[in-house]
Amino acid sequence: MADYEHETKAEQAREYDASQIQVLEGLEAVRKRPGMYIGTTSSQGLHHLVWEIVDNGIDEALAGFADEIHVVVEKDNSISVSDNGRGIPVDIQKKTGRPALETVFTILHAGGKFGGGGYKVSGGLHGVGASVVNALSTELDVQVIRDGKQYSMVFSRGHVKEDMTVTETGLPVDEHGTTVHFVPDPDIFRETTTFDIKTLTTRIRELAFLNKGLRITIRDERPETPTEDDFLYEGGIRHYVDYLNENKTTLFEPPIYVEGQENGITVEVALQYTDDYHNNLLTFTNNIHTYEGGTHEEGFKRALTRVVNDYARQNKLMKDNEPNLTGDDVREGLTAVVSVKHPDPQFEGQTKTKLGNSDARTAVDHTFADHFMRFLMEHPDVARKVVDKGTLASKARVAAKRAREVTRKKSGLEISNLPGKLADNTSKDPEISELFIVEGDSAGGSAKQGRSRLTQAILPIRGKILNVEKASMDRILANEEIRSLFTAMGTGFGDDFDVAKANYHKLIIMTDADVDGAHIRTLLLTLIYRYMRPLLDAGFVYIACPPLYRVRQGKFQRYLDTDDELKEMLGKLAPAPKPQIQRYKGLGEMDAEQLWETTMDPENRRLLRVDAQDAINADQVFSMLMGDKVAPRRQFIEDNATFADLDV
Ligand code: TSJ
Repeated sequence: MADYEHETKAEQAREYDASQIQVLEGLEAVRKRPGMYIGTTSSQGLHHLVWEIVDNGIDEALAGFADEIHVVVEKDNSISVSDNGRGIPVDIQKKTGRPALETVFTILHAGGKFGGGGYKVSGGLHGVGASVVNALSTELDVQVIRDGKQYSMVFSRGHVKEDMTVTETGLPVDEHGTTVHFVPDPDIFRETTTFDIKTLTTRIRELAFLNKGLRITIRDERPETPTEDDFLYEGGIRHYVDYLNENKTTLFEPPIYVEGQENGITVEVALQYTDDYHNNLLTFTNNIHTYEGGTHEEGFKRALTRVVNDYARQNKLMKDNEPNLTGDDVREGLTAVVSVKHPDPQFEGQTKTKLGNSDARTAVDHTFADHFMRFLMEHPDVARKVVDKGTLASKARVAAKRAREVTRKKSGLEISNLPGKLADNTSKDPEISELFIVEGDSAGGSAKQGRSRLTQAILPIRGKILNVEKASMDRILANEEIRSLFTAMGTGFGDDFDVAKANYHKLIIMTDADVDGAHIRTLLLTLIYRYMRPLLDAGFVYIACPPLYRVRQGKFQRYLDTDDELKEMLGKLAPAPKPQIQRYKGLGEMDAEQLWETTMDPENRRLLRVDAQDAINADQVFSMLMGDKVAPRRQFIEDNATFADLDV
C-alpha cells in the first residue's frame, strides 16, 4: 500500500498523471458507447442526464442535509440543478492530489464514495453519475458553496476545462449547496437535445411524492413567459394516491398510509379504494419505478389478500364454507403506491425494473400486514367497504368466467379465427412483423394498399372503441374491435396473456392528428395498459406520426409536422411560383402512396415508442375524460380549447 503522506510532489504528480489517463479512457468509453451508460441516446437518454444529477441532490436530502432542489431549463435549452445540501467536498484528496470535486466529475462511478456513512439510496437505473453527464456534455460547470466560500469548476466532454477556483465572497457562513449546469452534446444526442417540460415535470412531481418533505421546483425559461411548478408533499405517497384518484369516486378518505422498517429496508404503502373495476398499483424501489414489479409487490399483494380474508373471517363477514377472496378480488378498485428504500437493490427482468431481493418481500409483507390489520380493526366501516367490494368482485369474476367460456365457444379467441377486417402480412416472423391499428375504414383502405405486404398487417377500427375503464370483463370480451385486436396479436387474454406469443413485435397505433384521433389513441393505450401490459414492458407499442402539412412548389415537395416547421419552410422557399400548402385533417385525406411515404415507410416514418409512463399519463387523462366527475373534465376542455378549435 502506498503511503501518500510521504510521497514527493513529483511522485504524486506522476501517479496523478497515470490515474488521469485511466480517467480519460474511462470517459472516452462513455462517449464511444453512451448507450451502455444511459441506455439510449434518444430523448429518453437525454432526460436521463437530468435524473443523474437530480439523484445526487436527492441522496443529499435522504441523508438529511438538504430539503430543496431546483431544476431550471435555461433559455438555451441547457439544464441547471441546485440543492441546499452540504456542497460537494472540495478538499484535496491525498490519493490524487486533486480536489474531490474534480474527481466526482472525472472518475466513472465516483459518486457516493466520500464518507458520510449512509447508503446511496437513489440513483438511476444504470447507477452512473455526474461523470457520465460530464462526458456527454459540451460544457458542465459546477458551483459549490460552503464555509462562506464559493468553489467553481468547468468541464467539457469529460475533460477539465478550468481548474477549481475559490472566491471568498463574504457569503454568510451558514449558506451551503451545490449547483450543476450542463449543456448536452448534440454529437451524442443526435435525435434531439430539446428537453420536454412535461416529461421533466411528471417525474419531478413523482420524486416529490416519493420523498416527503422535499421541495422540488421546475422552471422553464424558454417560453416568453417562463413557467414554474413547485412540489412539496408533507404527506408523501398519501398525496400520490390522492393525485391518482383525483377524478375517481373513492370509497373512503383519506388514503390508508403505512410506514415502517425491517432489516434496514424502509417500507411505505399508501392505498385507497375506488368504484372502478381496475386496480392501479405503482411500486418503487429507491425512487425507481419498478414497472415489472418484483418482491416488494409480491409481499404487498400477499399481505393484502391474507389480511382482508383473515379480517372477513374473524368478523363473520364471510361464511365458513365460502372460498377465500382471490388477490384479483381484493385488488379490484384499488389504487396503491408501494415505495421501498433498499440498501442494495437487485434489479432484474427485461427492462431491469423488477426487484429481486427476497428480504424486500418479507419486509413489505410484515410491515404492511401489521399496520393494515390494526387499521381495519380500528375502522370497521372502512373494513366493511373493502370486504364488500372484494365479495362483489368475486361474484363478478365467477360470472365473467362463465361468460368468457360461452363467448370462447361461440366464436373463439383462437388464432385460427383471424378477424375478417385484418389484412395480415405474409411473413410469419414476429420480429419483422408490424400490426397497424388504423382509425377509420377509408384510411384503413389506403393503408392496406400502400403497405409493405411482407411485414405490415393492417387492422382498421371504427371510431371510438369501448371505454374499458367502466366496462365489466364480459362486456370487454364481447366487444368486436377489442376481440379483433387480441385475436390478431395472438397473445391470449387475462390470466392466459403471453407476450411471447405476440405475432407482431410492433403494434403501431395510427390515428388522425386531431382531438378525436388523440381520444381514440388514449382509449387504445388504456386498453393496452390495462389488459396487454407486457406489450408495453417489452417495448412493442408505438404511435405513428402522420405529417400535418405538405408543401409543394414546382417539383419540390416536403412533408412537415408542426406549424413552426411550416413557417420556417415558407421563409426558405424561393419567391418563384406560389407554394401549395395542404393541411391534412385526417389520414383519410392521404392516398395510399402518400400514407406509405409519410407514415408507414420504415425509411422515412417517425415512430414514437410508448412506455408504461406514457400509458399511465394517458390513463389519467382518460379517467378524467370518461369518469364521473364533471368539473375536471370541463377544466380540461377549457384548458385545451384552442387546441380543440384548431383541430376539429
Ligand atoms: F454530483 C452532482 F454534480 F451530480 C451533484 C451533487 C449535483 C447536485 C445538484 C448536488 C450534488 C450534491 C452532492 N449535493 N450534495 C452533495 N453532497 C456531497 O457530495 C457530500 C457532502 C459532504 C459529505 C461529507 O461526508 O461531509 C459527503 C458528501 C457525499
